[in-house]
Amino acid sequence: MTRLATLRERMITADLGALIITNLKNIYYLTGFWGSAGTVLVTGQAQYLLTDSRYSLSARELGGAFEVIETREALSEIALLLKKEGIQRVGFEDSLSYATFQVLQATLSGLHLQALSQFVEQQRQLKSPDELATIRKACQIADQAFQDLLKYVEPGKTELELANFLDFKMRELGASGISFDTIVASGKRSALPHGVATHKPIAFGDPVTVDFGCYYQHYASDMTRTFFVGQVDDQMRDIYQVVQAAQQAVIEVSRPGLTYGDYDRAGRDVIEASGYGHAFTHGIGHGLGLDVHELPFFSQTGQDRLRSQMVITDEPGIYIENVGGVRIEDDLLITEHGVEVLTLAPKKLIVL
Ligand SMILES: [Mn+2]
Repeated sequence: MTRLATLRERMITADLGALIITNLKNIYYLTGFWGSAGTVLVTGQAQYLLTDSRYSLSARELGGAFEVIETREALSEIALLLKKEGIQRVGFEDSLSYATFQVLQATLSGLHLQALSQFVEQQRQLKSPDELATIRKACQIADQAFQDLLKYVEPGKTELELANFLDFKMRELGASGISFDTIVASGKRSALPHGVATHKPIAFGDPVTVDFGCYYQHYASDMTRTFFVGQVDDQMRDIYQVVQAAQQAVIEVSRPGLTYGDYDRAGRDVIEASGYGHAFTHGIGHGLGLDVHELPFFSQTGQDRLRSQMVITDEPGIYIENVGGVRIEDDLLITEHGVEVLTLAPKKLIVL
């Protein structure tokens, strides 16, 4: 079934006569249109992509199922279309801006407006073969950039130089950009789970955590590795082994049907058993696709279940203030019977 047909079935279940989509990634997902301005209207019978003169030509060239309407007043056009079809119950995305919401309320007054949370995003959780091929490539680019980084790192180079190297490498390898600000946290700063790169030079004996990823044809990768420069002390070696075991334990249990809570517990149990439970301060992971963080999101008590075709991260970490930290993150594809690891950069303890 096409994405549009699936959406329509879900609209019927939700008792919606029409759906207004304003999130640009959701619009891309449904129409293939990539631009900075656009609104989609889906009714029971028809589907429209409304955009301004900068984009209407490229929108038409897509030649898809959506009728392209060139306008700077998308919501006024939508009001007319809804009136023509006699539609009363209209869903809209609660992620739109307050300013747009005010225009929506004023323009569509008299209709039953229903705010929807993550409606299209729910559907985006299960990836198609085409989407998976694209995500695989985004992961390969990150893998290769990491391999090249290992040859580039030496004491005296700054965290920012390492971050710039990764960002440049990924673009050189075909990425359109980075999927979030590259994290390079070295020495004691590695205890910061999200330490953005600074001018701090890498020192002999530093742990270095790099958390980075790219967009390739609009799909994201997200990977973390920690390595050591020159030497590693016993405590950090111990922490590394615990995190690696926890990260592997999550891979071992991953399969369709596993609850989100059990997915998180698989890694957390290993870290708690080692006495570092207090130092694992975030969730085990998140979904990945057009957004670098998207559904599903995991918690220790989540009762929803993993499904085949989901792409999710597995990223346990241990962070000790004034000492350092370790995180290892892979992107995983849930398959029909188990799991496939998409990021293949080495995870054994590396001392450069
Ligand atoms: Mn992540």
